[in-house]
Amino acid sequence: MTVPPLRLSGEVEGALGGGRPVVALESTIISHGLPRPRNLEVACELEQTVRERGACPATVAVLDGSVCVGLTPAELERVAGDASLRKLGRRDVAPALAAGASGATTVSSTAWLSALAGIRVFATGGIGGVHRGYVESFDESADLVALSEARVTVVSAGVKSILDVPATLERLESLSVTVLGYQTEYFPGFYLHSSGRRLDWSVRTPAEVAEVMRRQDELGITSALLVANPVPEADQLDPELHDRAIAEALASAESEGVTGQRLTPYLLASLVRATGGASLEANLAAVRGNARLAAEIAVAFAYSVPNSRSPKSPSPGTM
Ligand code: PSU
Ligand code: MN
Repeated sequence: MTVPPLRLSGEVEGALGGGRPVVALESTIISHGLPRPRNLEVACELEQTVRERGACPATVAVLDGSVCVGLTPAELERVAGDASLRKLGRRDVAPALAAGASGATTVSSTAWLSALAGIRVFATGGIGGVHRGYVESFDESADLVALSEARVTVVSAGVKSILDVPATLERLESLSVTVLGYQTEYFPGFYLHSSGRRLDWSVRTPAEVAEVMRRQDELGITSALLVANPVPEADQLDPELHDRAIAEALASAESEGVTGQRLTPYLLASLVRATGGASLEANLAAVRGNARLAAEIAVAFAYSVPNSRSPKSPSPGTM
């Protein structure tokens, strides 16, 4: 069931062929989003978390001109250790394949490649979105448009709070990407439990997410379903430190003229320094929670029988 030009690992191929739950994991968070050598530990831990919850992990990367869906331990080590690895958005995958190149995949490319492989659920930390200062820079992550064009359920702790969160929510609406708050009626704030922005739909269980996926399938909807899963309040970054550190990171990116693909990794790394590592812990707590929930959703979708329950519309003022 290998779909060219994908190279599925034996484990992933077996799981997909047998209708068993699979969770895709992106590799840019490993190669560009987290400091070495902790990144390798995290990459292994995320795969382990998915397995413990009864799903098969499929970390995605492009290696030597092949799209790899499911990596060997040595390949995972390469992704985590090779500082020269490129960051590949959806538009970069074809030239990378043509050149026989290697790179880590972002949310935009991983969503596309997972859907191509037939994987229905994908976990990340926080998707990209509209950058602050968008009006001058026009910097909007390719993740948003990509989500509108890939049928995959993406579990994310909102969008990275280095971004313009309200503008990103507006764009998700324009792009018709359905957003479900997971056990919350507020859009999460990545490092923070809540961004303070209300959502239109909220679900309580993995089975309820699976039910929305089935309904979308019935309707022929081929865009992503974004499940917004907040970092637990106990693990969030102190909100004051958060605001201060982001202001510092944005100012230093501007004064150093950092733009394009480098901006997000630069901001994330500056935050780790400015918060004495606290932002890293909050980021990791978010990613772990997302991998866990993604596995639970994949299991619910693969095994549960359809029911007729729909997501509830949150009643105002119930949180
Ligand atoms: N989530 C994290 N850390 C990350 C990312 C997500 O916790 O580093 C990565 C994802 O790969 C996402 C990318 O697609 O950041 C966004 O980059 P950009 O803003 O350049 O589109
Ligand atoms: Mn960008």
